[in-house]
Amino acid sequence: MARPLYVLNGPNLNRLGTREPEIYGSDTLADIEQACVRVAGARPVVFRQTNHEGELIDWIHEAGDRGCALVLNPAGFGHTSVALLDALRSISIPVIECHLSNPAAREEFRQVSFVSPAATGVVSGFGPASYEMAVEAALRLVGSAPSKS
Ligand code: DHK
Repeated sequence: MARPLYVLNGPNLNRLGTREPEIYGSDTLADIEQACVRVAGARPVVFRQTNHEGELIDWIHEAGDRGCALVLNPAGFGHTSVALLDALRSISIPVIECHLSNPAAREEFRQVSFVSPAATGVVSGFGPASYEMAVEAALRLVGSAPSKS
């Protein structure tokens, strides 16, 4: 059985669809999960969201132990959490940092990422398509083909 691709989501992303749609769009997290599963094709996907930093850290450890790669939208924790950086440094699978918006073009406090120094690459600014691109990038890195459909 292929090791799954982990797609982990941080705080407030459970509110996508109604949360600041002018910034984050109107797709729900369930819509984004469906798109990730479609793009991943035969590669199984573990897709989760939490509002709790410790839970996210536990899942990062789990992804490192069981997954082939990690797509991570750390949301607000990306701008605040040294613990998240330490967790990412404790695993050795590829990590794609993913954002719906482009934090570099937003408020100054969003221009700091504690995740980027431990990420293989970053995809941001393309709305829900950022996730699809991040999944494609992760699959390339682990040598499995994304679905064309
Ligand atoms: C999502 C969040 O919740 C924000 O805290 C980040 C990110 C940006 C996003 O664009 O996906 O600043």
